[in-house]
Amino acid sequence: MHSIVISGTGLFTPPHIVTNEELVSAFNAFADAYNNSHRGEIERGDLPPMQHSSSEFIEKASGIKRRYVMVKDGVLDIGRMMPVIPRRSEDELSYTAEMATYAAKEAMERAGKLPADIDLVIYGASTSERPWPAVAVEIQSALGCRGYAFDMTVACSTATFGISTAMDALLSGTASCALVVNPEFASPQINFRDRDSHFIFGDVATACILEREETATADNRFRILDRQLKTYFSNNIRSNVSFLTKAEPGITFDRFFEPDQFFVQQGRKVFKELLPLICTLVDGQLQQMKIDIKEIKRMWLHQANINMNHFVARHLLGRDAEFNEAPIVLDEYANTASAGSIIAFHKFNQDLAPGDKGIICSFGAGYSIGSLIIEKI
Ligand code: CO8
Repeated sequence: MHSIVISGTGLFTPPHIVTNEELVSAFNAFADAYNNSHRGEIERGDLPPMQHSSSEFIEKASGIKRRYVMVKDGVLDIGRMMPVIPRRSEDELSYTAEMATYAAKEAMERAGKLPADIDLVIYGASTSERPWPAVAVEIQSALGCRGYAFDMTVACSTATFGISTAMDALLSGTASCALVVNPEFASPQINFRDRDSHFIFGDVATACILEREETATADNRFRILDRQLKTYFSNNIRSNVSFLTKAEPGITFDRFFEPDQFFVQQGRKVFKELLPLICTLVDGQLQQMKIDIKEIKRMWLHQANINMNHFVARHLLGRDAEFNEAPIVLDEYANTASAGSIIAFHKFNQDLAPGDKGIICSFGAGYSIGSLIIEKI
């Protein structure tokens, strides 16, 4: 059986920062304007007033301090509460293809690979910019890669599921070198008018190169020892964005801005239901692999919520984790869906020594969990 390695990673960080303070100030101004314009209904008790958001709550409840966005214009405008993103012509590279190619170039450079070495491109993100042609094929063409390319999504677990799918192709011989890109263009999918979720996401793109161990030449490379994937159906994290919306009876323009057309979650329920599933899966994986947790030098966990990560790390280690044992990038990047664990891996793996083991673990909508045990070569 061949061993598959991650031989390079890349990260594209968008140009604009939005702090919690900026976001909260815009949200609160929007809430005040809404309450003023609905004063009569609110006073009669026909409508609940919108409550203020707070930076303190956001940081304490989630660990998020700021986020990067591709486009800041419009996000803080209380008349819009949505980034202003011009439609690109079909001759231009699409947004997510552009984000992905930046990350891919860094990953290829680190892996010592040229585009022509790559014969599989997987675009994995929580949502695709369009249904077809697959954005992966556009990226394959823009970079000059060979072989074949396709899009896939498993929400926050798309990177680990994508890596596992690439492994299957490398093991079966349908590909010899794979590029898995995770461009998460989350900001246009955020309901900036919703107090519960306006702060959660940021934009980013990550990339990983995977290949068989015998072809890998990069100094910094990681053998994948095991991968485990699991899904359980839940509506607690959901978006109803669909081609069917246009066909709904009595459809109006406003329908496209109703809450279910954005990211919606029952955060508390997700917390309670997902954490035991993650802990059980990783416990079982370590047991099956006969790996003691003391051998795990680092956990690159999904970056949705700092308290969730502390919980998982504490469960596995039997004590609180040091920053270095389970690094957090949420404070800077916010929740970046499938890219979060790969950002953490990209930024915090260079100091590991040959033989050191770690876990890349993603979890989120679906529910879905993807866990990779890796070893520095
Ligand atoms: N400011 C001030 N107060 C607030 C705010 C706010 N912004 N929001 C809520 N509150 C209040 C609530 O009203 C509540 O008040 P009260 O106690 O009076 O009822 C109080 O604060 C506590 O509210 P919660 O119970 O909701 O607070 P939590 O401690 O649960 O924190 C979180 C909320 C941060 C959302 C938390 O529940 C969480 O992070 N849960 C984990 C969720 C998770 O992991 N989700 C994964 C999602 S990512 C994913 O799957 C990818 C999907 C694809 C994404 C595509 C891109 C968009």
